[in-house]
Amino acid sequence: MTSNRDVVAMLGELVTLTTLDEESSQSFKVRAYDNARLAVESYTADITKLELNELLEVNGLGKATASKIRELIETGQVAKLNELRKTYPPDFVALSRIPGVGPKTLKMMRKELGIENVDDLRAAVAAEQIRTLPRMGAKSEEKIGKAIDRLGLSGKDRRTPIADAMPVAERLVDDLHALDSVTDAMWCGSLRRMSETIGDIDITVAATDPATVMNAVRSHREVAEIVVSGETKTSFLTAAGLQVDVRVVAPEQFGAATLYFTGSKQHNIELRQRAIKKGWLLNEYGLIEKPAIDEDTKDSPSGADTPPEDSPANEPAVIASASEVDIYGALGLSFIPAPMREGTGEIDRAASDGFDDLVQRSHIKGDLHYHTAQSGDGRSSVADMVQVAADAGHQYLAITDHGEDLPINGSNATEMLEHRDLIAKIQHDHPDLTLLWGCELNIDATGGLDYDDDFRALFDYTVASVHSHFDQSVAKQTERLVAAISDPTVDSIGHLTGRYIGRRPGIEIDVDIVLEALMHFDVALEINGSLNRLDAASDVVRRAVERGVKLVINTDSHHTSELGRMEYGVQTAQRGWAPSDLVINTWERDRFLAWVGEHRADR
Ligand code: DGT
Ligand code: CA
Ligand code: CA
Ligand code: ZN
Repeated sequence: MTSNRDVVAMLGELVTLTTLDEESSQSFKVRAYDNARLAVESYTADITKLELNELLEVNGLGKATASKIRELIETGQVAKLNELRKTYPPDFVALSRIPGVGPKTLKMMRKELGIENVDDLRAAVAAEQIRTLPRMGAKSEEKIGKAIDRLGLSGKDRRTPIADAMPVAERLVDDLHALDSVTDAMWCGSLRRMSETIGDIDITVAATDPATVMNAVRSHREVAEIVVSGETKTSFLTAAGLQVDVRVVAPEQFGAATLYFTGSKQHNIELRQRAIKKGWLLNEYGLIEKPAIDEDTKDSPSGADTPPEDSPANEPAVIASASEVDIYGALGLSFIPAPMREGTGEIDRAASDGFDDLVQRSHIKGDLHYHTAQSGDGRSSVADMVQVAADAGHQYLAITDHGEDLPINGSNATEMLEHRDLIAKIQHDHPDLTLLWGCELNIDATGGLDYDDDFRALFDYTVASVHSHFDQSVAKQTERLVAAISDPTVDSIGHLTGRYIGRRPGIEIDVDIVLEALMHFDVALEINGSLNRLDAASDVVRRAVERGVKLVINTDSHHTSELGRMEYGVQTAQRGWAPSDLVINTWERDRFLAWVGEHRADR
């Protein structure tokens, strides 16, 4: 049952753990694993069908990596990885996400101070022990303490960044779908609502034979430790320490179950109140008529292993239970997309105007932040990147490789002009897709941008974003962004804060001032669909929507395999209640191109 995605996950974990083991991300082994990971990620056929000698012919795979891939396919495990997992348990690995704590420092802290997890590190910072270590000082100690606070990494309620949780859920749901008795399977909970961090993954399965599902889950490759397992519910921990709850329900109760387990808790409470007002009850089994003998309306038991035992004599009538749409409908509500279910006014809205104007994936007509091999960190050729955009059905595409100010990754003016010629050539092969020669401009510490003003004005389209200087004051960062926004060659602002969720805190800004500037200069605010970023965040998007700031949803793809990020971007936009009409890349080509011309001319 191994798939390409499992192989990618295995190699990714080897990269992380070997980086710790060898105390460098540049060691020969780490780079070999990483190259192999990229190779498998771009491999379009089923890699698990290849024998060892065939694997060795794949570009990027060597002897050591190919044999580990075969080991995974044949045994479901990799001995080397198991060994590394023992030496570096999840709590310890989590420390490597803290900025300023490299693998060398981490192992030194473990050896000298016995630091095994975030709580240990926090205590050592408080006791001023870190500054006593070689190469460390009071300043670096203070920085680490601050990063722990800002990343919210402390204590028992450690949460997993969505980028780490989503692939686990996708792999598991895929495998569950493949089982014969399974009619449907879906991840629910905070993950389906597109929360930035995930407490645990909740998976709901509709099946006619729960026992086979539970067996498959218990023996699944993602399972490192079973927490509890019964007839219809299994909870387990992954090797990274992430908990997964899998619940099986009857197909006719699937909608009620996904609704309940998607939450949020507050959303559920408000829905249930609405049901009660209509004289009904809502629980994870359905929307039902109040039973004749009705003692209370308290919470139904969540996560129970067996359905309630109704005596057939007074079995209550089921009003709706198979689909979420039916249940919302019966409650007099239009369907509420999962990312909006936070109990922040969505039910009132569903009862009145509804969400017909909400942005949907099907509305998207172009991608306006998009890299090719012209960027140092781009991994696919211009021709290939354009081809997959055409295949995705886009009408227009802005190719925004990095400007010259970004070390290693950027291109100077001469290179950019050659790049323009290449794009023009490739344009001939794609009459239905308008290619824009664009640039991702780098916003420097004070808001300055790449090239000179005249050269920047040549680009068909630009996105300007922050890639460095994360530690300035709020006032400086705000000024910096406003300076970039006011530049007449800037069409949009990319990944607003530069954060990596759970790994690197973004710049701190005065959101109101920045939104005001975006509004004033008619510059679009990006929602970056990379799960590591989801930036601007949904709460900022919602404030932008209230003001009428224009939005753009992008993948920021650096490889042909990354276009699926658009869906995550759209869901983040929905979480911020974004209407389609504010999102410039939902517009028809002519309207979009006219806007680019107009808003530049107006400045
Ligand atoms: P998380 O896991 O902390 O990121 O957040 P959730 O929202 O996934 O929360 P979780 O896993 O505890 O529960 C999943 C869903 O189940 C939750 O969103 C709503 C529902 N649920 C859980 N406990 C309760 C409860 O006590 N009352 C109600 N109404 N719903 C609950
Ligand atoms: Ca959860
Ligand atoms: Ca849960
Ligand atoms: Zn980019």
